[in-house]
Amino acid sequence: MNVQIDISQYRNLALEAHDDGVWVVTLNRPTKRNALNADTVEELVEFFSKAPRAGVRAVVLAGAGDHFCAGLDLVEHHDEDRSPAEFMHLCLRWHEAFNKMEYGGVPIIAALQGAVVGGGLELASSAHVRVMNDSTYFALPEGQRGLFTGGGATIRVSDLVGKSRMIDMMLMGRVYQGQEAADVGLAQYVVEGSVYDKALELARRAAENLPLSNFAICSAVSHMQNMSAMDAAYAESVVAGVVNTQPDARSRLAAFADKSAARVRKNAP
Ligand code: 1HE
Repeated sequence: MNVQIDISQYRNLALEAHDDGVWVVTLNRPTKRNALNADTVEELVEFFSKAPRAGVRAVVLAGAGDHFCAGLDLVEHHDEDRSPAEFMHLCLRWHEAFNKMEYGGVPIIAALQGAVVGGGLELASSAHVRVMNDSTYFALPEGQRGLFTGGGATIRVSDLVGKSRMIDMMLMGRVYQGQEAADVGLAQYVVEGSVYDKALELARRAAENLPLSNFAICSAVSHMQNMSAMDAAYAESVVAGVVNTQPDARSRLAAFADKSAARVRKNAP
């Protein structure tokens, strides 16, 4: 595949490649609370377009500073005074980036601290796994700002928390935090310490799976949700045909058969 990612091209994201194929992608505008300006979105498109073909085995998505992401860059939006068509096209670029993330086949673990709000929550909900701690809070303040979501919240946030909760969040400016946020579906892991450390641990664990299995998990599940049950059953069979016969899996299956492979046990990490 031989696609290269040139770290020096990125201005708004900080990229770090680890030896095990895990990459850390950090939103790097902490003085602006990592608000998503148009250039950051283009860099997300660029990175996540290449990642599946560049040997990236898993990604930690993080934000520099005390907050993960403050959503749409409201100052840029104010200053640009965009036309409806211009803003529509900008939203389509957000979708390009976030669809590349959700459907790209590379596991993305979001390390969420502080504010995860508006478009920041749309970004986080495009990751496959979310980690939070007691600093983390989630909100959709668009309603109070005279705006509406444009980066996929109607699809992904409502998928996480349900339609009624999302509407309530938007109408009331409701903020979710702590265990309740995890209980309603906004994060899968709540940790006491560093969200980054936990996200890196999870990314490393996911990176140990075969890339083709991860591709199916982080692409096929989302595609199949968009299909009728009949079509999803068909597509699942086709994907399983490819993944479950991959030569690289032979040694893992052999290890199970000869009893040298780890068994699934209660209380495993
Ligand atoms: C920003 C942004 C931003 C901060 N765009 N510049 N999102 C929101 O409505 C969230 C708006 N932001 C906030 O509520 C707060 O800034 C935070 C809770 C995230 C952080 O509070 P705090 O006290 O730490 O920081 P601050 O003093 O409010 O802001 C620090 C700087 O970050 C300041 O810039 P400075 O140059 O004056 O120092 C802020 O202007 C800047 N900043 N947030 C631009 N969002 C596709 S549609 C998506 C729809 C949406 O996402 S709507 C946006 C929802």
